[in-house]
Amino acid sequence: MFYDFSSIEKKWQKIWIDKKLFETDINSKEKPKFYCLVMFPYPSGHLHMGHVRNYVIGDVIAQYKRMNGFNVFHPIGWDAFGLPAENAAIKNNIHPKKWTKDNIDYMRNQLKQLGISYDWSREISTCEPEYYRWNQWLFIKMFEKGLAYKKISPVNWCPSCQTVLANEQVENGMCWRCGSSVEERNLEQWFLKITKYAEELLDGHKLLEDGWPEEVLIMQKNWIGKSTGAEVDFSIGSEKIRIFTTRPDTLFGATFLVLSPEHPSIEKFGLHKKPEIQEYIKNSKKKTRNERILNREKTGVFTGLYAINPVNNEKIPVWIADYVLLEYGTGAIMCVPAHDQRDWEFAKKYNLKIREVIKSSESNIEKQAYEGEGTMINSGEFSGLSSEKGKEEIIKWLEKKGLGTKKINYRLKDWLISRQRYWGTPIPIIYCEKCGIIPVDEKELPVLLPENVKITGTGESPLKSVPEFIETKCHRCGSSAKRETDTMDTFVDSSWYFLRYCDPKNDRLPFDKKIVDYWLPVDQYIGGIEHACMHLMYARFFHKVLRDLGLLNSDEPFTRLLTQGMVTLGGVAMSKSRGNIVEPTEVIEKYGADTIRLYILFAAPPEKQLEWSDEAIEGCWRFLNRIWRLKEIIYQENQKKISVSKEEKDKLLRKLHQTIKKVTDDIEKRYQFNTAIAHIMELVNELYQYKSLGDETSKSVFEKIVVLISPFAPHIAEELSEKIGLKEESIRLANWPEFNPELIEEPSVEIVVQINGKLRGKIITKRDISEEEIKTQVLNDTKIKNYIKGQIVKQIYIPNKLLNIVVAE
Ligand code: ANZ
Ligand code: ZN
Repeated sequence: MFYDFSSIEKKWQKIWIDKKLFETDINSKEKPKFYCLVMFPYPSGHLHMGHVRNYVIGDVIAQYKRMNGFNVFHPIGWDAFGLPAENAAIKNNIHPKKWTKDNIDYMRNQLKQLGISYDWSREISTCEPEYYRWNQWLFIKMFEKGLAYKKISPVNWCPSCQTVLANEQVENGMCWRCGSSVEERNLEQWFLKITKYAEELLDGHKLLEDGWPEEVLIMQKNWIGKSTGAEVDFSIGSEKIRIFTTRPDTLFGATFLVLSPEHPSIEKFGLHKKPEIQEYIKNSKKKTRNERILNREKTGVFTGLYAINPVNNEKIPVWIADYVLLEYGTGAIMCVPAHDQRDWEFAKKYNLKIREVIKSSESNIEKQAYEGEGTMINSGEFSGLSSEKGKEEIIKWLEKKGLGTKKINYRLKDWLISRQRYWGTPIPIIYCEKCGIIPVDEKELPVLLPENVKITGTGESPLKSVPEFIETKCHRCGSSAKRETDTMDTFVDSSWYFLRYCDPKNDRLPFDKKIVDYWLPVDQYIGGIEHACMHLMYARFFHKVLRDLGLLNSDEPFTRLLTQGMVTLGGVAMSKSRGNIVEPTEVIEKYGADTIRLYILFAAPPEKQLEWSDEAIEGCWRFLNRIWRLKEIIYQENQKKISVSKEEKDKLLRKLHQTIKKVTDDIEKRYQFNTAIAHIMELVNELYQYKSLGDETSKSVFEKIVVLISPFAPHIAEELSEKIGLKEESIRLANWPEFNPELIEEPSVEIVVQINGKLRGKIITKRDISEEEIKTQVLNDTKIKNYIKGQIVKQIYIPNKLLNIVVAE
């Protein structure tokens, strides 16, 4: 006989919603607040197992906090703009809006089937004008502050998605969405000035060290890529070439200079007219950025020019080479082949001078560059200094002479947000014949996304083909004007959605400051690690901008972050292309939501990979049935009474309180739900062993089991709670059980110690300790020790009663 999960789950899901059980009183300050946030889903069609894992973990945390007296806010919404809707439109001839809304309806239903405790009254969807008008409003505020700007620059172009990508969206030269090889194009595009916040984004890590996975902070740190060094001017005649270096201490070792093929000085000196240089520049244009960075074989061309090294007035040759990129630093470098491996390879290939200027016992510059620290040599008045000290001293010297300055560079680039696609937020800009580029009047927002648009996927912004959209009048001067036809990167939508949840219906502002200042920062954020350098960086950036616009007060949006591990099958991530997907709905139909929830939490700690196993899910299903049967046994009428000793009862209660403690600790410390569930399983086993099922003790233990299991398997817990008459109207309003520290202690026992059969002493100790432990205690007992004169040959132990040690005499 199995319990009827299907009707039980439907019954309680309806009751929870009817009673508005999870709708948060956002203005109540009676209890401490807890904002539990999960990364909102993209409505792709249906939930995958990764979503289920994310949302089940979030739900348990929310429920656990609710039971511990917090006013919990646990909202959900839809990251509803994006490319797949457009691709579906092209493929299936369905409007992106319809496709998206249908998917949302289906997936909302799936979330409800999982019994997740969301506050559905605050649901948002980013493709609604009520939401995206605030994207536009914020864009205008940023434009006014100079934080949104337009420029021509080489950008990453995905030939398959037919749109540009931000740097964060290119992984190893490939599109993050479709994996195609990314090309470079020169386009005029909109950018957000995230670089202005580079230092603060790094510095903010101090606030996150305790609550975020170290791995994510390291990824962000590397992405921001701060380097400290100097800019130094080398002169060529009356012209100056400025270079960036992180090693000013090696300045005396600079034996040549390299310009990137795009460097403006090339034209200035007329070098582009030389055929071999022309040829070289043409060839390097064919390479991707990635090829240029990784290229093993260094290539270059001599310019015929010489520059003067400012520290020693040495004349050094100037080369052009494509391992130097224009966008980084100044696009020109001084080359120190003795101490930079790329320069070393270049010098070897073209037979250029190599001069050692940093000495260390590890260096061997015949074989390769020495890139580490050491003592400065061949460096004039600076010789003898440590390289560390030398950096400072050389910078000071350069600054005094006006030849250079200290300089900090970041790898981080401004965030490119223009997309040549339809299904996104229109960028609220008009191009007026007279006034030029101006933002749309705030009063005219939202700039609605027109619905009647031909989506072709050709790479032209689809809005370009909608004259009613493009043609407009300038609100300043009345002249005719044209609208911007690009839409925003959808990562703009997700950069502040968690603020909108706090005040989703506000039609005067994106959100009310007072409400957001109470609820932010988010106490716990849960989502995938794939967002470490995209969403999580953008959201932090937005938060700081919003703060500087006076819209909120906190510095960081998320206090704690949990990145859940992947769900795998056969050792690899579940994915459509691999065909190793387990559909959540099928599992729910077979075993119920409680089983899939319990399984997902039990199979692995949240941050670790979870390998799907049909057998293990069977095990969880059987476990829930075991709990169900315990109720049938304990609460059956006309139960035959078997009396048990007080010791037996105490033993069961002790196990209960130990379990409460362990489960609480596991959840509190690191959300170790897997071990928490294992402890509850042990308690259930112990209860089954209890001889007097049906007595008050067994009932009191069972009641607690129902409460303990409720965050993990809420439906069965509700049903059992109703059946056994627990007092709360819903188990989800119950208090988390407390343990009694006195009941946890194992009672002590008196163990008689004999040496060769003679009583020599007694040891008072904890119950059920091992033979090894008791032996150690005996050997440490000063009195008994004296009786052990020879070699121990044997010992006999009767647990909790007697230890007889046989000694050779
Ligand atoms: C001289 C030198 C000597 C350098 C030495 C290194 C070691 P990070 O740490 O990434 O900031 N560099 C500067 N601009 C460049 C560009 N646009 N393209 C390619 N390389 C560039 O690296 C900074 C170092 O990378 C700089 O310090 C420069 O080489 C090179 F023993 O200058 B170094
Ligand atoms: Zn105008």
